[in-house]
Amino acid sequence: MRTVLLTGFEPFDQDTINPSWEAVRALDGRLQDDIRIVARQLPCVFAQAPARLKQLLEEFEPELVIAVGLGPGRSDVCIERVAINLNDARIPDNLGEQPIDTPVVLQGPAAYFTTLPLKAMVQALKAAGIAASVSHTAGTFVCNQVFYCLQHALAGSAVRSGFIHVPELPEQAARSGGPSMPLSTQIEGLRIALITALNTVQDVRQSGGQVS
Ligand code: PCA
Repeated sequence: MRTVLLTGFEPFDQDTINPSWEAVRALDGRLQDDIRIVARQLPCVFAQAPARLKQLLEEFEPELVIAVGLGPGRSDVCIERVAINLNDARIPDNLGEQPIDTPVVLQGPAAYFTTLPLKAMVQALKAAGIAASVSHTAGTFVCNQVFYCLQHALAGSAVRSGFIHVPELPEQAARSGGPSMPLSTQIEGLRIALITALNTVQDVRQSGGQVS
């Protein structure tokens, strides 16, 4: 049995819902005959999320891991390219901690790239009519911390892994005034993203960069 691990986050910043968790938990269960999707929730807590992630990697021994988080202000499905070795929290986490300019991993490299075929994923999402792009920053909060820890833990292994930020839900955007994407679109987007990651050996070569 092949396993794909998907993680989503609990609500944070005093919100009551986090679309990353709602979307991944809708995908929990069997995908195809020999592939199962395991969806689990991570705490939005600097002191707890890395250990929980490590525990899940050991428990399920997945061949593909996609961690998902909410990116308020994002307007499309963002496939993250790079995780940086820096915590710099603008708001407190769910235990009230707010690290400023600390490393994620002491003595760790400055950054890790995703090992997901991100261009192929963006292409597949767009072909399905779902807005998507490559993002070059996962921020400096708990999502980036989890992304960095994930890449650090799996560096040099054959397991592919990366991070996706999703937009707010329409009901959240009604309060924040920011962009949104319906939950059903987010679920379908993540499903397409993970199938593409499973089926793509070599990423497509297509410009996705920015001029500035
Ligand atoms: N988004 C936050 C942390 C949890 C989440 O869903 C972030 O982007 O860091």
